[in-house]
Amino acid sequence: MNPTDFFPHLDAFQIEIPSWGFADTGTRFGKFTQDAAASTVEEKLEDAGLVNRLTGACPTVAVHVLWDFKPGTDPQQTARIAAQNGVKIGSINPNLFQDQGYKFGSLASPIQSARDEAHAHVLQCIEIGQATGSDLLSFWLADGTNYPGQDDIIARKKRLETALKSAHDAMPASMTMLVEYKPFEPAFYHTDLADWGMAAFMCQKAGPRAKVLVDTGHHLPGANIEHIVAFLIDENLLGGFHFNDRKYADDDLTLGSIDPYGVFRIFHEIRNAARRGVDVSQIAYMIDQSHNLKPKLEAMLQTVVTAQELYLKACLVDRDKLAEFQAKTDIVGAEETLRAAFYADVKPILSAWRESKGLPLDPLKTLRESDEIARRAQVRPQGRKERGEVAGGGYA
Ligand SMILES: [Mn+2]
Repeated sequence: MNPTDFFPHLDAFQIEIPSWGFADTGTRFGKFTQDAAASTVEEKLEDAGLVNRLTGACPTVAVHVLWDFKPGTDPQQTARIAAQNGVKIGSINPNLFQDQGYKFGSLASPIQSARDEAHAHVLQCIEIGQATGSDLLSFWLADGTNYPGQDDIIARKKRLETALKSAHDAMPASMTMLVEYKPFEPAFYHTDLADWGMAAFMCQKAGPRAKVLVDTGHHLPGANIEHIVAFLIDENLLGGFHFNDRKYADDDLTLGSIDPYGVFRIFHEIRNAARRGVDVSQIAYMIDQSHNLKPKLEAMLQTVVTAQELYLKACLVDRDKLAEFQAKTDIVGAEETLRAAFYADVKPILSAWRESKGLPLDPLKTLRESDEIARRAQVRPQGRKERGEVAGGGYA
């Protein structure tokens, strides 16, 4: 085994980082602020640029339209700031949950004016995507109901079908729509897109450029996520991932902090599909985490490095051997083939790859030994003060 054999895998495995992962976030009970956290889109892109420089694996940044493109800002200017930091604008995430108009939902709302507002926002997001050179429009809907009988579930389904179809039709040919699902929260009785099957049906009705987005934290306990992933790949409906980890619900914990073997098993299914000749190059790997308590930049580096290590382990699976064991129904032999790859030390391969790219051999160590975080903590509070931003507050 030559480390360089794995370099093409690492070159192709690019991970999009979310602008919101550098900002102060919290729970609905409160927000604990950090001096070094990013507040403006300029600061978020500066942080994203640093993560990309340290890892060489994160050339794009997911943006949230309401948070990152304040009314009146020029999207092309934001794209230029990204370029100055060595990154590009990645997936465009419409905000269809924060406005008062969305109290009863957005695209599925029973209120016509809410649906109109949501549709206009989606069109604006498509324009921002075009202006910034992004080709991903990424939907997560908070739509649902809180009580039995609150609204007609079928009527909501039909409204959503119509809305996603018209969004799909409004996209340029180069753009792909990603549709995320989640079983509950903020709706606690029914969620309009509660699982991967509902998202897949919606994508099929919307059009060929609509694909399902699997957020690893958006499943009920015990769900077999790699099975979902394998199924979606085989139906050509897997658009990408939001990486994070969970212990109880949508916890937004660091990828692999709770169940690294689960992440490995997801990557194993992707590499298995690739071996079958499926083109997996268009799968979008994105991070969606909320680093409430950890320093943001350090948490982001932990995530990127963990994703690389686990992906590399999946690339190490001896697939000829696995197929032989499977053909012989040798269950233990097959499982041990996976375990051998999972427990292999991939750090030497990653170090060799980083060295070949002129990257720091240990990105997290390099960051922690630098003054990057201390410098941000020095400068940024003053900026927040000058802009009159008030720290603290509740959810979001
Ligand atoms: Mn997500």
